[in-house]
Amino acid sequence: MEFINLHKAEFILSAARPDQFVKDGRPQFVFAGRSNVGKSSVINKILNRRNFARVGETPGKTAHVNYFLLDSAAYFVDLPGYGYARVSQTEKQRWAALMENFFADTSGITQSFLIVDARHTPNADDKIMAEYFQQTCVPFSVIANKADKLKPRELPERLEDIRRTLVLDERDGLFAFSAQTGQGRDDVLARLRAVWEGLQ
Ligand SMILES: Nc1nc2c(ncn2[C@@H]2O[C@H](COP(=O)(O)OP(=O)(O)O)[C@@H](O)[C@H]2O)c(=O)[nH]1
Ligand SMILES: [Mg+2]
Repeated sequence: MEFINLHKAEFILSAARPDQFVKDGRPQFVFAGRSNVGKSSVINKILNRRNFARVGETPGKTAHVNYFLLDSAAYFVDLPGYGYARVSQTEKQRWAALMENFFADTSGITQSFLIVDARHTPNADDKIMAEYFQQTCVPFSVIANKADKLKPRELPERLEDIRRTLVLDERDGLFAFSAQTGQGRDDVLARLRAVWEGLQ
């Protein structure tokens, strides 16, 4: 089975309500991360696109789940960013309700990726998000983005800290990544490919 042609990516929809969630049986690769961690940049880098995954992106505005269809075969699902300081209480509650609903039915999720900042210890919000994913029991990987901002010798310790803080399993992938340089892109692609082939 050929791997998904990532050049054939199209934005499908922005779901603001649970009844808009896509459930059509195609595998879904889900991405989550704190606002500004570089989630859109990571998705763009994986797909080798510019300004692709930036739909509906005003910080503090209504949270959406964005769906990108790849090669008519699978989805990248971009969950709304969290932890943005200036978001109102109402918006925070909306985010929580939307996520609650999203994770109420995880049958469509094939693999999840949590994007964190390689430079920092994951915070309470990251831990909550990791727990959401870990409870689904689907393959889970962490992408430690902005690795270009670290010295190479700092990286092993940072990764170990992230692994420990998020209580990652041996099987969980942890990838140092840079949306700027493309570092780690091949590792994430290998992971996607392995999961994809496991489905065939
Ligand atoms: N140096 C560096 N900057 C990055 C990287 N990824 C994202 N950024 C920058 O971080 C900011 C937020 O990125 P964006 O993709 O919009 O984050 P999002 O809110 O998580 O979708 C932008 O200024 C990006 O250029 C990275 O790997 N390295
Ligand atoms: Mg974004």
